[in-house]
Amino acid sequence: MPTKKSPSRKNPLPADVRGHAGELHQQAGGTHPVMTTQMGIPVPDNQNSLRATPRGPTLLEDFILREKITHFDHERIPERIVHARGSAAHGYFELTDSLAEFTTAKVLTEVGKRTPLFTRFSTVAGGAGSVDTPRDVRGFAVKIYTEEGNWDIVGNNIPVFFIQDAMKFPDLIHAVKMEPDRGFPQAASAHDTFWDFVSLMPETMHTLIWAMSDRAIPRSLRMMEGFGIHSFRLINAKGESTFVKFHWRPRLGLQSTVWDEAAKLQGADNDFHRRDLFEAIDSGAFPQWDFGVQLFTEADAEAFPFDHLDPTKLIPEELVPLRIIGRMVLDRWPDNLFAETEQVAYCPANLPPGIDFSNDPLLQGRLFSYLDTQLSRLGGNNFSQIPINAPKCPFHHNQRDGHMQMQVPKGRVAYEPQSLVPDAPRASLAQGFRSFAQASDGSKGRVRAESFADHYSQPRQFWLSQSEIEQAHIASSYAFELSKVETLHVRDAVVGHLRHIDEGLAQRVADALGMAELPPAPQAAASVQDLPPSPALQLIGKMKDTLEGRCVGILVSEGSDGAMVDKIRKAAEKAGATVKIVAPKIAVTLKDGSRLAADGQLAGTPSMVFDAVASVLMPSEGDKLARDSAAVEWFANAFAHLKAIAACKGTQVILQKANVEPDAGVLAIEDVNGFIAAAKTRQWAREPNVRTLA
Ligand code: HDE
Repeated sequence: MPTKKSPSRKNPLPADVRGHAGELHQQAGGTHPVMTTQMGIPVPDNQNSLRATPRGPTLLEDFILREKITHFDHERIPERIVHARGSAAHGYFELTDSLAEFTTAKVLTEVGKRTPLFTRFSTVAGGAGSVDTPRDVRGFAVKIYTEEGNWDIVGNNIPVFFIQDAMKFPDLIHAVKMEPDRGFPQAASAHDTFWDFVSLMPETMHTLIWAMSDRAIPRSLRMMEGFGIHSFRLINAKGESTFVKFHWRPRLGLQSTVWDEAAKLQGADNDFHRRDLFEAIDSGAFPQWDFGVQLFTEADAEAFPFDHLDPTKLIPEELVPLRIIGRMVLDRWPDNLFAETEQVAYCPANLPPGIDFSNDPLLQGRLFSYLDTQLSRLGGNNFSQIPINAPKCPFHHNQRDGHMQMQVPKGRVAYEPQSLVPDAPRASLAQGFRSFAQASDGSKGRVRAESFADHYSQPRQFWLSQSEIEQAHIASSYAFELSKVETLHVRDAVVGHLRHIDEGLAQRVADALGMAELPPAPQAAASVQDLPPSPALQLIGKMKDTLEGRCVGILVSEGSDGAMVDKIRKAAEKAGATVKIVAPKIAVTLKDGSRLAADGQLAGTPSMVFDAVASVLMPSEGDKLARDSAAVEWFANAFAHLKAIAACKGTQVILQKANVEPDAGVLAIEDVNGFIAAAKTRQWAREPNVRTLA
């Protein structure tokens, strides 16, 4: 056996990094503060643990090592049981139209005032490390730090919810999360337990049809609507109450992916939505939403053909128009994802005076759940002291002690009433939170109101309000999801429910699943009404023909014409898009001999991450790339995902291999204006040529 020499001789690190005391601070140039332990003790060496001899055992005495490892071991906190995967940003709320007639809440009455906020978007079903683009409802939670306390609007991007009563929430979530015996699928509703549950719960049918629509596969977090879902109350100075629903409307318009694109994005970029939000804010293109309210009285509500306290129902805008009263701007990415995005604790119970709850039984359950979750997730009763959760207005109370108390309260008095100190906090009837004095009658019991019994009229209204394209996508999503369900009676049960929504929808799904005949429809608890179609429920109707906030990819290679690339880049940027260069190598030499650095290498930057694509290639490079599957798929996918394509002559050979057929969205590279116009929208007319829809 050769005798081993001291291992430090073999260490490739320079001497100062190897940790000989005193030399560490020079390693990256400049001056650095001395690294210390949590207790402030200077660290002599951050590379080597304390050993009994150079090749001997590590000593328990090494408090520096133990502290470092112990802290690391506890770096994770329990992830949220739902909405674990989230991305957030700071910004502000600005009121443009006062609601003083309806509420005393200053945030809704002081026009022009900017109130800081923190907004977190999330998927529901997947874990914290899951991908950004599954088919799922998105969380849309806004914490507004008002001068009268924090106001949390903890909503979703879909205006209704699956269930009517808080009692069913754990069942819903257990059904949609990965199945407990096998541990899959992650972040997906396409499996037996979810569809088994919903097939036995007709109240889920409304949210389900929204979840099967393209609303559940958004293109960007910046292109989603947000909804408070439940009815809340506004209370004015006279103590009068008006019901209100809260809405967020993206200024960039709504946009979604197509399902094949969403599925492929999961491979292309796990962080597609997070990166998109980060890059937009980083570049100064701050996302904005209009804030709207639907206001209605108790008497209005009596006349609705549904119960507004039922969270599976929405109020069509045609019935109660939306009044835009403010805007939200997101203009700052968090400094630290854990400290802010992970530790933020939203709670629907956080309301300033002048806003109040309704009796929606789902909301009532939520008022309990969030605080309870946060006590265990954040480790104790002082989580409101974490900077992202702390109010930005003064606060005074007699709550004391507990895990991780960060404050040092002074004085003898931590109770009330008291007579020892003059300036201790006291409740104020005049300024305090007010609960609407609603009279109630009836008897106590575990009951579901009769007025909650109609489960099919609104999903039917939703279906009939959709464009043909949207209907085809919805029918196809049902077929896709149910095709993953192995238990045949579950498929039958779902299609049976669809018959109450629309026989045509049920038939399309049944055909796509290869069913020989339509299964029977279950008994409906209330007769299905024909409500008037509501065009405001469309997604396509709310898309904007714009390139603003979108991204155009340009494929180049050795010898490409730089002038042409510049022409497209300028036109796209003028239309509000960002432009990214993609090339087989990360830098190429252009026709004029100049070097162009690519933003992405072709193999790692598929066309799914762009809204439209262009290609400027020398014929010889086109011939070469026609043998590269990444290049062929770049165009095949752009075509299949209904994107505009501008291509030069050198690219034609790749287009042929990719089966890209000429249509209104496939343009010659010289037609820059035509390309920009086509890039502003999806090529819906192409869809029947590229996929079979139900
Ligand atoms: Fe939540 N929900 N939820 N939820 N929810 C949570 O709270 C819960 C519901 C929503 O970005 C949890 O702090 C119950 C409806 C969002 O941090 C938990 C019920 C809506 C977020 C919880 C509901 C939502 C949550 C998990 C039925 C749309 C993420 C971690 C009574 C209006 C907020 C946490 C963020 C998070 C419970 C129903 C939206 C477990 C019991 C309806 C956007 O407390």
